Amino acid sequence: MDRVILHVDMDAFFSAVEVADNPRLKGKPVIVGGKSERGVVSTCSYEARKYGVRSAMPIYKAKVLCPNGVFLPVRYGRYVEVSKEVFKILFSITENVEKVSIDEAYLDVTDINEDPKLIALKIKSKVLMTLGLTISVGISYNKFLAKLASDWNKPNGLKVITKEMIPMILYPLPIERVHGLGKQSARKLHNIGIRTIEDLYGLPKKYFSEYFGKFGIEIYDRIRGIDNREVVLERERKSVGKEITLKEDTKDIIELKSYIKEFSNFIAQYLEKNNICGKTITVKIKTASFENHTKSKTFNKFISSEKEIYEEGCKILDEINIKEYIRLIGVTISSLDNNNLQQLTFY
Ligand code: TTP
Ligand code: MG
Repeated sequence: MDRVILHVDMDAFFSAVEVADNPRLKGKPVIVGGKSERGVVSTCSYEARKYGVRSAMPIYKAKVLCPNGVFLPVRYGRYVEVSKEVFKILFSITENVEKVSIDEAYLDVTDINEDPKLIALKIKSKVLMTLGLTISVGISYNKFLAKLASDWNKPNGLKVITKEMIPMILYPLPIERVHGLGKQSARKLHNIGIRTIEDLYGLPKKYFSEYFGKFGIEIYDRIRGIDNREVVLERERKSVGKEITLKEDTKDIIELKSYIKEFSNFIAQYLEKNNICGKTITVKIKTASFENHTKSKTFNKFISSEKEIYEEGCKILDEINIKEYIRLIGVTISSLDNNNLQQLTFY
């Protein structure tokens, strides 16, 4: 029997929480992001998206595009709180919930003897009634298609993709929409005239494994509607981190450190809210030629403040000694411990 998988994703999550907490912002272009001029946009309301504002865009650019925008700082702790409420609603439907991120999850509802559309509507109305937020839901028989479906008519979307719909849905889809296919690969494919999934069908399987890395074969299957990945239940968190693929590759150390600053702020807020601290800081970079470099430092004391994470992250970056252009940078803290536990040991 086919599985029934739901993919749920909150709409404009951080900014939607800001609007729910302050209804006077309703209908306004709300932009949530780093406080300084060097910060980046975390997300923005759909009203702000009309001006071309997007996640990961520098704040100064968002201000140019949308001078009347309401610019707000990131209140990560508050979003974690709301996220927990959303997940309570999801767990009230089934235990088979896989948390993908703060605002996104897969649910396997195969065993629930109810029309999946009704399940989706139940989730949507509970989230709206209790939290004042909208959520988009995609329904299909595997994860790839369920995720594609939740993104189909965002915001407040609900879309079912059945097997019969595969030719209609998948064939004309631009290759950029294939989760797992990077921008670089898409660019290369454009150069040889491949723009849609239907065009991709012409490429032999071998090509996928050779040119699209370790996920090549999975991509080959996914575009044919095959994806056997299970919904994996949440495991204990082992690290907290954030990374970004830059809009343009750079060598500018000051720019790279501004991302470390951004990430340190995000990580410190998360750690504080969840009463966690960590001992290992890792900086990850990917060069323009797709080489990964990670460098970690483990300290003999726990750290959790933005200042410490930022300073140690910058030192590690200096030690990596970049010569090439960089396309991705990330910072993670691991070897986590609970502050309460630490205190207990102390006593
Ligand atoms: P997304 O689900 O990608 O974005 P969204 O919920 O804001 O908008 P939508 O799903 O309607 O398209 O990300 C969830 C949250 O993660 C988002 O509200 C803010 C945060 N985020 C960042 O901080 N930086 C980013 O670059 C992205 C993409 C998201
Ligand atoms: Mg979202």
